[in-house]
Amino acid sequence: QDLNTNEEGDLSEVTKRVQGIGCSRKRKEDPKFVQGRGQYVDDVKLPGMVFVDMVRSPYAHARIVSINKEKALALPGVHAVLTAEDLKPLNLHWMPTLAADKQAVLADEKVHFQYQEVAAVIADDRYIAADAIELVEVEYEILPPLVDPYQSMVDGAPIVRDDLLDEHGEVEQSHPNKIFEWDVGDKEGTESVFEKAPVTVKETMYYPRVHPSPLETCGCVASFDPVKGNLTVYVTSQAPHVVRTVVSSLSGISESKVRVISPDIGGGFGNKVGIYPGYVVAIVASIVLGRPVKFVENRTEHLSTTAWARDYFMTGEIAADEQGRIQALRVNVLGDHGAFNSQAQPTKWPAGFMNICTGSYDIPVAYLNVVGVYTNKAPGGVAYRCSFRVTEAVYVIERMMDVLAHKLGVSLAEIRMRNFVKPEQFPYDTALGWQLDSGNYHFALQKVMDAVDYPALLEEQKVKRENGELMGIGVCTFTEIVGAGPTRNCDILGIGMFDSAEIRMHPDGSIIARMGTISQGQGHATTYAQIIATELGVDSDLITIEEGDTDTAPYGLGTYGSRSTPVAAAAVAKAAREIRAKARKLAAAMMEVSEDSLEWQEDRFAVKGVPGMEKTIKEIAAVSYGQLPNGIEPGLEAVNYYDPPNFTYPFGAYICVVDIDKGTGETKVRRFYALDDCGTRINPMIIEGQIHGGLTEGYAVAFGQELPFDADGNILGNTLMDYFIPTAVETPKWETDHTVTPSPHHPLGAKGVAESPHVGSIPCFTSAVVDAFSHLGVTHMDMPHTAYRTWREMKKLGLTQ
Ligand code: MCN
Ligand code: CUM
Repeated sequence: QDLNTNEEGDLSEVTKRVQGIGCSRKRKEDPKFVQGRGQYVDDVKLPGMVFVDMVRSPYAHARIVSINKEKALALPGVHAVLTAEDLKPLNLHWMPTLAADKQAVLADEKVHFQYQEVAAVIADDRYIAADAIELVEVEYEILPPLVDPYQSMVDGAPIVRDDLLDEHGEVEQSHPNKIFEWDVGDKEGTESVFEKAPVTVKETMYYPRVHPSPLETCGCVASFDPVKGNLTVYVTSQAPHVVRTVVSSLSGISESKVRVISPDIGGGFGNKVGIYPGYVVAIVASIVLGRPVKFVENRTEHLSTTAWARDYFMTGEIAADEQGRIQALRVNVLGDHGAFNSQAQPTKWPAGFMNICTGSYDIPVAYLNVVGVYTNKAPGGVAYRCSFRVTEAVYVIERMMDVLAHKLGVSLAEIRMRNFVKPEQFPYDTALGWQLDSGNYHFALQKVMDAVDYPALLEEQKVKRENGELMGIGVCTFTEIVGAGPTRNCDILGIGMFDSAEIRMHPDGSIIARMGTISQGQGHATTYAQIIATELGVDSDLITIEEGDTDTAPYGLGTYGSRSTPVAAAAVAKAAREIRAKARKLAAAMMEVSEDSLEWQEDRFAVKGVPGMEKTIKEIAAVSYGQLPNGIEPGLEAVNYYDPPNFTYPFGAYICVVDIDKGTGETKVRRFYALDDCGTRINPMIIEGQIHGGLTEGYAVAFGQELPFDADGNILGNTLMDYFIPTAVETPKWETDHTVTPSPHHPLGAKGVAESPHVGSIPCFTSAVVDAFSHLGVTHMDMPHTAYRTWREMKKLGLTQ
């Protein structure tokens, strides 16, 4: 098997000319961005538009005694001040979450977390609105906050969600702060293996709460037309059709009269999947006032209240034989979900795809238990290049592989080689219920080991250790699960997670195509065109890609979970092939031959064995709108709704080398080598860009980002003074590589890639930092690996004064 195919040099002349699949076509969306001509939500300015600003709670947990609006309403330019009382008659003071819970739109009787929305001011401009929120007088009765999730279920713990208690003061769950308990796998079978296993290891780790903090914060402009009864919402959304469905059901306006437009988006990273209270307030205000209403957050509001990620307390355990071959895996998780369960993820999966935690390894039996609890913190949990908890899953299994290697005294690479699923085992059914579609893990890791000269690094480390220097070599070999998903096991609010493409070829052979996904920087306008270019032989530059307008795009579930390539790109390929099938009919009629005698040659149909008898796709397009023979319907269009048969499972092998300063605890990433396999590569340059971005965000998480809370539930680190956003100065140099193992079930063999580098790099960084201390008996250190935390560890080890 040649795993290095699909190199640009191998591409055909036609592919290069039309800039099809495999070409590093330059990003078509960039000229407008680099010229500052992007059109973001905040660039939308409509006549008569007014602004919303939020009065937010300074307390994490408090009863609202009273709200006095009078002074704010007296300020010239203020149109309204809304509270939960005002939304109640419309039944909009609470809204459903995407995880089957509900969330207060404006605090109803009590506040559940610091910065929660308490009242909304609507004013002529954002400055008046900002002044007015200072004039709204809210009297609070402070309640004891629940901050530590480990205290959430003890007797006498503060109850976060009294609204869920029934009239007897009871809840379905064993404790009112418990959201769910989810277990998967064979509990008894796993236990019995652990009882007998020659080797067992156990480690507890915390994956901190982090926030993707994209360049653009969240916002919307709602515009209700009282004459037509139409509602238009411009919103920073990764899933505009889902927003339309939710807005329609909340407002009672039919979906045909609701138009949701996601204009240019300044980064999403999962943060822009959900629906936030500010959107609902803007929509209500627009309907009530009959004028456009804008809501755009500032950075602190963004970091404090919108979708964050992780906050998982995980315990991993492995049972193995003396050679380190895994016999069983057990993982226990406590998840802090904050005050409302508003994870934006497929309905059926309370802990996302955490059960992918068997990783790349052949593990006969496993058991996973996840408990999700409420605390007095902002709601969220899945965002940030995560594909629904796969980040946490990969972290726990990769950490445990290291711990096992350490216990047995074998290298981090060797322990993995001994446990990988073998190429001939695919499709491979994991112990926790997934079917890995394809992979070649041994080859990938070996390629990386050769590239960095792993044995030489180990030798260098040995010498350094003798000299008392701290050098770490981290390894991570991850398997992702992306492309949510088959509608049989993935839906959002009952809508299956298919995706879609509609392609129209015009008489001149140029094309417009629309998808149910929406780019936030991933370059869809560039790459989808390349797919159509390859399928139909039309120059990419003649193909316009449009996404994000629900009035024109077919229904799709949006862009997150690296699903655009696994799902929507498959729809693109299939729709293009439908057009090609019709073009074949036309070509046959044009040349008066049978369809069977035709052969597709990249951009034309040729009669087999008759040189020169051929019709290019451009010629066929021209005819398709004219007088057609044999009752063929005019036009060249196709729509495809693609329900994937399985997820795709991209994978990678990463090695990271760090040097740690013994004086300061500062970690320098000397080398980072990332090999990714995402099957067929559509645009190698865009893939590389995605990988650089994901690695940089991984570096940010591993070495600095966190959103901690103090004992009173005050969020710390919610400004860019405190929250680490790496610049080119801090960012290490990345080395990238790839193999190509096509997905057997995807029409193009492609897998998603965008989240892989994030998912794979974070455990690799931790692996490297811990490895620098592993000869001193250290098996785990929690992130973020800041100089201070590392220095504290060194102090504990007596390495520094
Ligand atoms: N691609 C390719 N060949 C493949 C796989 C992907 O050429 N085999 C290309 C695609 O054509 C696409 C890009 O790589 O242009 C990413 O594709 P894919 O992996 O399918 O991911 P999505 O397009 O669905 O993007 C979502 C993903 C997620 S979930 C997060 S989070 C994230 C990420 O994208 N957010 C981003 N990358 C981001 N990049 C930018 N600039 N901004 C964000 O908000
Ligand atoms: Cu979870 S971050 Mo991306 O799936 O949009």
